[in-house]
Amino acid sequence: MELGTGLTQFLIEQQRKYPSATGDFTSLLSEIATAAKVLSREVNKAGLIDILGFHGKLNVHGEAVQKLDQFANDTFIKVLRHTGHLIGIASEEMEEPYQIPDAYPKGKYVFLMDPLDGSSNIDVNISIGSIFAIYRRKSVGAHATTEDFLQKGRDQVCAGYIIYGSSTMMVYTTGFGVHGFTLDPGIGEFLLSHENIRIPSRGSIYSINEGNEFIWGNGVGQYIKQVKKEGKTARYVGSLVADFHRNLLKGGIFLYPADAKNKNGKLRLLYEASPLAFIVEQAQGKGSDGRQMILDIAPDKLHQRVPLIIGSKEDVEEANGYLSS
Ligand code: AHM
Ligand code: MG
Repeated sequence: MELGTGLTQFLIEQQRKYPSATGDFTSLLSEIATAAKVLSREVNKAGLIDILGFHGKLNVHGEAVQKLDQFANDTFIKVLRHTGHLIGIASEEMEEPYQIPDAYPKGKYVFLMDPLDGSSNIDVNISIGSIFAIYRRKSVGAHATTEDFLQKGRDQVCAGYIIYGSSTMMVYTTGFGVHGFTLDPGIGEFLLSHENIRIPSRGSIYSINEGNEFIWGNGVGQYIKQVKKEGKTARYVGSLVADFHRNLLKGGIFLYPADAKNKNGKLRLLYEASPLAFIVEQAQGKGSDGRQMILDIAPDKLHQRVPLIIGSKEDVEEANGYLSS
């Protein structure tokens, strides 16, 4: 499709291509885009916090203002709960899932999110992001149950992320390729900028927190030595979405392995690893925990952590060789 096509038009055209499509995602993704625009605006104002007294203090109107990650969480809930497509929402920011209240029509999907990832980077003006996943519910009752959320990544019907960077971008897949849209702030619309993204099968970038070298688990150190010999270059933002996005477009590997401090890795399976693994596989890349594919892991806890090795296919396969030995 022509670059510059608006997100809504793109979604409608995609929907026409697949006669079985119900239009649920057209409406859900449009609402996700609305939340993204609100958050993009707020993230851009973050530098004014101290001047205007935001976040936990009183703002100029004398109202208490929330922290940005809490604000992001509530914004997604507010824009998504009325759509009629969801039965529940789980979030890295909430201990328990949010049930769609009886006041709203209920739907057949659950939504999982990390509403604002890398939030420690907000104060220093570095890119941050939101990550989301959508699954079909399994239960049939009036409320979402735990089993609706604890599904294998392979069963996702949609996943995506928004990066609030030098520009704001939304990248998503519904299982038919990965597409990227850049927010044109002048007109407030997401415009098609990256159609059918494919990650190179090998990259020249590796991304890992090398400060953890002395606590890394088996094989990680040897693998990193190897990539240095190969002449790969190190890039690590410390914002998962930013590191992932760069490697998706340029080719590369991101690792957050298990270590002595984080026995199961640091990142969350349901809110971070699974959606990004679904996206990367759609873009011909791979995501693993060092042994098995992220998408094949059956979760047993909502906030479960997992080691994450993700990016260019051949790089991830090579890393797995070291990590599983
Ligand atoms: P958060 O969910 O608390 O924001 O933490 C997740 C972030 C990721 O964005 C990033 O990849 C990782 O933590 C960085 O961790 P570290 O600072 O240990 O390298
Ligand atoms: Mg996070």
